[in-house]
Amino acid sequence: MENMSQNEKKRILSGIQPSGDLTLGSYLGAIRNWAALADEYDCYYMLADMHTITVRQVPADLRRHTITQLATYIASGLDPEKNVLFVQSHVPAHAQLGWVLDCYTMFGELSRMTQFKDKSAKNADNINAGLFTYPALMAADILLYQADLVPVGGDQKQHVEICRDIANRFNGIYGEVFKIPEPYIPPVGARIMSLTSPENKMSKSDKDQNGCIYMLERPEDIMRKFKKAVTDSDACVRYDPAGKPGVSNLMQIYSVATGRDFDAIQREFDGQGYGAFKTAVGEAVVELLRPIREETERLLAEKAYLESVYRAGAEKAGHVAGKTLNKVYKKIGFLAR
Ligand code: ATP
Ligand code: LTN
Repeated sequence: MENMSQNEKKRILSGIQPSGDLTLGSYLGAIRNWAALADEYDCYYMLADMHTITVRQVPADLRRHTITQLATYIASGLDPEKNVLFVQSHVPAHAQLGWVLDCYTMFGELSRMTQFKDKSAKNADNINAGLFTYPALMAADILLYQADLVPVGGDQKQHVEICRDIANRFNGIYGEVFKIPEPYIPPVGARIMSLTSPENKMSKSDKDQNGCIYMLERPEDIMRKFKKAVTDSDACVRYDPAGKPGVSNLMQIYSVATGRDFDAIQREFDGQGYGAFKTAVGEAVVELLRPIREETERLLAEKAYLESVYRAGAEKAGHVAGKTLNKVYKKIGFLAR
C-alpha cells in the first residue's frame, strides 16, 4: 500500500551546486519551498558537485561545502526519511546520460544561455567545454528521475526550458522515453538581489560578501549588512522594483520572512525612515535563519549520520536513474552487456 501511494505521487527533482556558502537567495528562491512539498510529492534533492567543477574549485573546500550543504538541507526541514538526498557524483548515471544528451543538444541553443554568458564573462581565463554544455548535464539530472516538477529560482528557468526542448527532441525520435518537466518558480522570492548592488542577483560566488547574506552567518554580521544595504534618497517604503530596486528587494525578503504582503509592509513603515525598516528586515532574517544555523552546526558534528544519509540517498537515486539510463541505451542502439 505504502509503495502504491509512493508510485502515484508526482516526482520532484532539484539541486544546488556546493560551490560556496549557501545564501539567503538559495534559501528563499529554492530550499524553503522544497520542505513543504515532501508529503505531496516523491522528492529527490541533489548536491550538484559535478556542476561545480565548470568553475575551478579548491578540492578541500568542495568537500567541506558538500557536507555542510547536506547538513543545511536537513536543518532546513528536508527530512531524509521523506526526501531522497544525494550527491550527484555518487550516481554515475548523471555523467552517462549527460554525455548522451550532449549529442542531442545544439551548439546554437547552448550559445543563448544567459548563465553561460555571465559565467564566461566572470571566468574569462577558463571558458571550458563543461561550462558550455552544463545545461545538457542539468537536463540529464532532471530526466533521469522522470521528474514532473523542478522547483528553482527564476535564474534557472531557461535551463528547465532547454531541458524540455532536449526531452521533446529525444522523444520525437525514439518515442515517449522522458517525462516533460515543468519549472516551479515561487511567486515571491524567485530573485533576491545583492544588498550592495540591487541590480545583480545575490549569488554565493559573488566576490562582494557585503551584498550577500549567508545562511550560516552570525546574527551580528547579518544585522550589519542589512543596516548598510543600498536603498535610495526618498525615504519611503514602497514596492517599485524598477524605480526603487534596493527597497523593493528588502520588501521581498521581509515579505517572505514574515508572511506579510507588500501593502501591509508599506503601512507598517509609513512615515518612518529606512533605519527602522532595515533593522526590522535584519531581525526577521536573523530569526528565520537562527534555527537552521544551530541545527546545521549540530548535524555537522554527526559525521556518521550524514554519511548514512548520503549513502542511502545514492542507493535510492541510483536505482531510479539506472532504469531510465537502461531504457535510453536500449533506444539509441547500444549493445546490451
Ligand atoms: P553560483 O554563484 O555558484 O552560481 P548561485 O548562488 O548563483 O550559485 P545556486 O546555488 O546555483 O545559485 O542556486 C541554487 C538555487 O537557488 C537555484 O534554484 C537558484 O535558482 C536559486 N537561487 C540562487 N540565487 C538566488 C537568488 N538570488 N534569488 C532567488 N533564488 C536564487
Ligand atoms: N543549475 C542549477 C543547479 C542544478 C539543478 C539541477 C537545479 C544542477 N542540476 C537540476 C535543478 C535541477 C544552478 O546553478 N542553480
